[in-house]
Amino acid sequence: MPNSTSLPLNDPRCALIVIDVQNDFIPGGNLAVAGGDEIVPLINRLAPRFRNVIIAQDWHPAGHASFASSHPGRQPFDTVQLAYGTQVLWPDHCLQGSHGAQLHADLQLPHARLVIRKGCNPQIDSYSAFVEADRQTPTGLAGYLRECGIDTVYLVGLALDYCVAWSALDARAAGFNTVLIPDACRAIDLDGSLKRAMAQMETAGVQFMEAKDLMNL
Ligand code: VGL
Ligand code: ZN
Repeated sequence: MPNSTSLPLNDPRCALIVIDVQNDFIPGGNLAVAGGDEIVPLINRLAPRFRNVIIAQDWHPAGHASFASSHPGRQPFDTVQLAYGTQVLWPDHCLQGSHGAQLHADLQLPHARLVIRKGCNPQIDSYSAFVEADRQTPTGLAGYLRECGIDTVYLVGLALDYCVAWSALDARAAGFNTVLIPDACRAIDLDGSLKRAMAQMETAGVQFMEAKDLMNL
């Protein structure tokens, strides 16, 4: 468990995972998260404290099953039943290779050692950086972290109630100590999703630590 003795964070067993800080999730983007740009300076100050930095990137093919445009008559933020269960439909976003899929230009993560792309399967969404939305298909991230000897992950990014929360829950399920840094996240908050996600994470043993507390140590 992280505590004052396991910090500073350049501990080789700790990783910072920066989730989906991509143009489409920033105000002006196709699936803008309010205040999404505000977390970039904080992430830039946090990241140099970590030996291990990993970037997750939402990376969808055209016609992806999570796009409302792939379901005639449906609108963004409707839900549909897919083979694996209920899926929220989103505006087209993070198309592979598009400007919207690029990381925010001000993000400074030169020492990031892995970029893990997710949501690449046309039929299956993946909020989580660990396991796709069918809840069965691994992305390989847990295996990568284990092979690197990493046992503790710190999560920041967008959106707190979707990709960050699902990643945090899966990190716990895979046995990692998991710390979410709420002031370095912003939420979509669709139909109470933020409150629900926070409660689920607390139950799962996700810890919450403000960036300012981490950086004062
Ligand atoms: C996300 C909705 C769809 C996220 C990604 O990054 O939270 N949300 N795709
Ligand atoms: Zn997506």
